[in-house]
Amino acid sequence: MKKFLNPERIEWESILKRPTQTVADIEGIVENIFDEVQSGGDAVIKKYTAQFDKVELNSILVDASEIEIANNKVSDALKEAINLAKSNIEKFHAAQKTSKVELETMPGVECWQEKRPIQKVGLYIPGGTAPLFSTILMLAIPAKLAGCKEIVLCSPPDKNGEINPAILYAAQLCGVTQIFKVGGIQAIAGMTFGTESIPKVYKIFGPGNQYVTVAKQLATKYGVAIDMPAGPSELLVVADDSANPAFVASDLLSQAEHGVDSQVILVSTSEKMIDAVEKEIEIQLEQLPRVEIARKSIGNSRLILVKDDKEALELINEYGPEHFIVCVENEEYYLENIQHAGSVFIGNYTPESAGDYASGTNHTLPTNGYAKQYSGVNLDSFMKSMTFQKISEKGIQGIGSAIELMAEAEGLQAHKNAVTLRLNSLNKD
Ligand code: HSO
Ligand code: ZN
Repeated sequence: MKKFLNPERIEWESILKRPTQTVADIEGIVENIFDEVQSGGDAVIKKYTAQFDKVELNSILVDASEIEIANNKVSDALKEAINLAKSNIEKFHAAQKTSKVELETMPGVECWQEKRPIQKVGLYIPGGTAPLFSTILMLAIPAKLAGCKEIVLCSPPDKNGEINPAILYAAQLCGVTQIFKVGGIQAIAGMTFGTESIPKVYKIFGPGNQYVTVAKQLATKYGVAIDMPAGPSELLVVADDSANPAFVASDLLSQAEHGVDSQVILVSTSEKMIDAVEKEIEIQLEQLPRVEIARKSIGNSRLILVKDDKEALELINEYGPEHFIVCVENEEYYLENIQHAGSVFIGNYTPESAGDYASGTNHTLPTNGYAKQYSGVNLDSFMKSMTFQKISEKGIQGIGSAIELMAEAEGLQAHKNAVTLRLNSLNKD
């Protein structure tokens, strides 16, 4: 891990740089597959599934018997754990429901705002080395609570043409309406255009590799919304001598094991703590089954000594971490002044894993500094707001001349007329 002791402010930008992603060179590949899927539908999806996932499929739709088989493969203990997580995630997201905003802006002018579910949403769940079935809970539970009618899930099949049983179990438990064995670019293209089997959706959610990330960006050009620009996982911990170095190291490694491009950062006002965490990382790292991945991402990671809490906070706000763990005595200062973080974890007994799986908060969060302008996924991500208004005769008499004057000043006579005709009709009586 790279260590920086009291770096100068002008060095912060380079110290806090995320591992670079090469996006430009894959755009062409993504565009080609999109074009092919748009014209060729399922046949093209199957062709790419054979090419990338090494399996020839007759049908890409997961059927009821496959779900039943998966159901039997998941242990009762895991089912119980998933149920506990589901219950907490449901409670926290249900509490995010807001009531209708309703008011009379002036006498006789009633305005209100209501939310409606996005009717069709698509969830993408990567396959690969870690089948992230927990992400299904984070996406399908709020989608269901919001009232989305179609909740489509795509995930790549393995070489035997199967999807991990825990993914299938979680999907049916959380109300996913259709599951497709499709991964990568072709999955995003399928949900963007619709195929014979896959419905076209209005918004696509979920993580993925660089190809999936670029594909989701391309989907937006075809009018499909996406949750947020995705990027590798990140964690920043601020810790002082009140923290437990073994706990801190375990948190840093928990994000480091996600992928070789994950980035973890420790910020501290105590050099003693930095050294202790560094030692602990060495010890714990070697015991991990994913040691190779974690070691590479630890290579991208930083230990930063700063002079005081104020400087620490400025650096953290400049970085805008996806996950922010606060293990300091003076925690109030950080909680009041943090401006940019996807999700904040407080105290020695709040590991980031809690939010990844089961405490109730969502784990689909802005990375890459996007915490400065994006929220993590929440109930509203699956809804949109609509406004309504109703103006009475008295109302149009009160508001009418202002509209007429403004319309005239913009040179829009028909707009003015829409008011004038009404006002005249009322003046006649
Ligand atoms: N930490 C990941 C989510 C996750 N972790 C899923 C474990 N499973 C989001 O940044
Ligand atoms: Zn995680």
